[in-house]
Amino acid sequence: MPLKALIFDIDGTFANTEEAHREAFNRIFQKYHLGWDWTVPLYGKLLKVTGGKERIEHFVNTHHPEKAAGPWPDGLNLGEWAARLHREKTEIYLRLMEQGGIELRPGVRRLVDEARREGVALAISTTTSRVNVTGLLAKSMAANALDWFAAVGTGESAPIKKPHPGVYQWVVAQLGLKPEECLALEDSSNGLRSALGAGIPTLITPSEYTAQDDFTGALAQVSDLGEPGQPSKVLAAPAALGTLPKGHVDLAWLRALHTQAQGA
Ligand code: XBP
Ligand code: MG
Repeated sequence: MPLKALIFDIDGTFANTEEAHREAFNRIFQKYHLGWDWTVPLYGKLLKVTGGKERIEHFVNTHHPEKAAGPWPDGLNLGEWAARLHREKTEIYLRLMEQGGIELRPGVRRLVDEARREGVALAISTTTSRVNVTGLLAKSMAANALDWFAAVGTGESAPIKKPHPGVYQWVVAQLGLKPEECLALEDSSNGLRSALGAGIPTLITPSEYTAQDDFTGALAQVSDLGEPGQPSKVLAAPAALGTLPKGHVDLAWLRALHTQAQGA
């Protein structure tokens, strides 16, 4: 079965966005004098819960359970308060992104361009909000880059977030393809479980926060997609694919990897 689509995760895979997300969460906590500080080690643990609103609720329930029942401003319950904080956090995140400082990971733009040239469909599957995806694509690729993606699955596309397979199932349905005709690119164990749950073979490019995750079941792991002159390191792969002929991940290598998955 030929490889017909590449489905990219965004946070951690397309770009190392989590430090900007963390900064945005902390700024909104400061604005409301909540006294919460999401340090790097704490955020690393909190990332096990995907979705910013869900992450805030989880944080209160586990770190400040005595406050969970409120009172919160304007008579809101915890879910509503977390949603308000998250909305404002998203505005801050978008401003941070607009100011620059979020770059695509190595090889992402190159592989997107190669897929477009070769008629391999492109899609996105993320738990973050759609505005964050459109903002990142416009800032880091091109004003019309969203149009290059045949399906854009976001936090709004499926009721339950990764590791639930819902968002990947939604994307595959939008593409009108079978899961085995696609290849997912992910950076986290939550993302991997989501893609595998939808039956999609998955390549891992671990990110700054996910290097220690469990990637059991992945087709292969590479340090990043690499660029000419900036080689990618194969961290785990089927024996025949343990080296990258060009030093970076290209469609030829991905097709070979995908073929390997069919035989597995
Ligand atoms: C990303 C997430 C998101 C981001 C923050 O996971 O879990 O919640 O951390 O974005 P994945 P939001 O890469 O697996 O999709 O605050 O917009 O949720
Ligand atoms: Mg991710």
